[in-house]
Amino acid sequence: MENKPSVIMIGLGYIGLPTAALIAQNKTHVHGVDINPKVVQTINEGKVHIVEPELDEAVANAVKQGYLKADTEPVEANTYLIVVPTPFKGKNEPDISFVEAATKAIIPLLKEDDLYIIESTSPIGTTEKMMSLIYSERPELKGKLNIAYCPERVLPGNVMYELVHNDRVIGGIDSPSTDKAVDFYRQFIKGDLHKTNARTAEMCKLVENSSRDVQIAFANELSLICNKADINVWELINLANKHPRVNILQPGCGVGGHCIAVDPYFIVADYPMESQIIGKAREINNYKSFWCAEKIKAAKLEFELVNGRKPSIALMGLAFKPNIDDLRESPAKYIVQKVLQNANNEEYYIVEPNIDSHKVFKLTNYKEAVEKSDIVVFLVAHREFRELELLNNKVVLDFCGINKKL
Ligand code: SAJ
Repeated sequence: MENKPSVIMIGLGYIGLPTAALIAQNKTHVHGVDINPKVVQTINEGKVHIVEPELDEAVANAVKQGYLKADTEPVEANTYLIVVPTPFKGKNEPDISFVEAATKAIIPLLKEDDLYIIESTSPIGTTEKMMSLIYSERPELKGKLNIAYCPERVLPGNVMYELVHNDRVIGGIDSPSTDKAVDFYRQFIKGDLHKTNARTAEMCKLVENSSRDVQIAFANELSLICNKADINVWELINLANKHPRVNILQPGCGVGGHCIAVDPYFIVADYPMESQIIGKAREINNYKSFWCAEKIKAAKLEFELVNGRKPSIALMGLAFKPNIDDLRESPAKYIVQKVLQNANNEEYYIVEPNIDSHKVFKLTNYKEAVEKSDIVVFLVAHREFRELELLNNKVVLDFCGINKKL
C-alpha cells in the first residue's frame, strides 16, 4: 500500500524541489506538486530540471526510497508548503496570484490542526490575506489551523548546504502557529529558528535583499563619482574598508538575479512615499548598467577617431554574477544586448565560460576573444578572466574589478 504523505510541497522549482528533497531525506513522505507535467515526470524518474550542486543525488535517492513523489495535484496531508513564484504585474507590482491559486487548491483538503506555510517571497500582509481566504471558504476551521510564513535565504549554487545550516525566521499568525512551524522545521534544519509574527517575517525577507541592494547601490554610486573624479574606485573601497566599522561592497555592471533586483520593489510598491532609499537604490543599480553600455559606445567611437578604423570588441561575461551559468535578470546580458543594438560594423566577441552555447549570442572562447580584440570589456568577474594577461595595446573597460590587483 502506498504511504500517505505528511507534507505537500506546492512548487518544485529552485527552492521547492531542494526543500522537498531535504524533507524526504528525513524519511518524511513528501508529495510535491507542480503545474508543469514535464517537471513532474522528470522528478518521478529521479531526475532534476534545475542545475544545483548535490540536488540531483538528493532527488534521485528520495524518489528511489519512495519518500518523494511528484504530481500535478495535491492530496490530503498534515503540512502544506507554498513555494511558488511571486512575479510582477504591470509596472513593478507584485503578483500573488500563484500563491492564491496554490492556496485555493489545498483549501478543500485542510482539516483541524493542519500546518499551512508560505515560503514564497511575498508582499507584507500576504499570509493574513491567505488566512482570510482559507477561513472564508472553510469557516468551520476558523482558529483551528496553524498558519505561518517562513522565507528561505539560500544562495544559488550552495542551496543544499545553506538549506540545512542557515538560520530561519518563522512568523505565525498566532503563537501556536509559530510554535508548530518551528517544530516542523526543527526536524531537518540545523540553523537557529527565530520566532516572530507573519508580517515581520514577510518584511524580513524583503529587507534582507533590499539591504544588499542599497549597499551595492552605494558602491555603484561611488564608482560613478570616482570615474569623474579620476580615482580608482577599487583602491578607494579597499582603503575605506580598513576602517574597523566600514564595509563597502563591490561595484559592478548592475544588480541581477531573481531576488535582489526584484524584492525591493515589493516594499516600494506598497510604501512608495516611505521607501525613498530603497527605491533610489533600484534606480542607481539599473542606471549603472545603462551607464556601462554608454561607456562602451564612447570607447568604440574614440577608438575609431584615434585609429581611423572600427574596433573589435570582447564582451566578457553574460551571467548575473561570477562563476555561475545563470543569466536571469543579468545586467551583463542587458549591456551586451544594448551594445549589439548599436553595432555599426564593429567585430564583437561574446564570452561566457560557464555556458557552451546560447540561442541568441554566438559565444567565443575567452582567450581567443581577448587576443582578437582591440577593446576588452569586463562585465562579470569570472575566475577564468582573472588569470588573463592583458597586453598594453588593448583598451580595457573593467566594470567588475577584474584588474584591480589589490
Ligand atoms: N553584486 C554586486 N556587488 C557586490 C555583491 C553582489 O554588484 O558586492 C551583484 C551580483 O553581481 C549580482 C547581484 O548583486 O548581480 C546579486 O548577487 P548576490 O550574490 O548578492 O545575491 P543572489 O541574488 O545570488 O542571492 C540573494 C542572497 N541574499 C542576500 O545576500 C541578502 C540570498 O541569500 C537569497 O536567498 C537570495 O538573494 C534570494 O533567493 O532571495
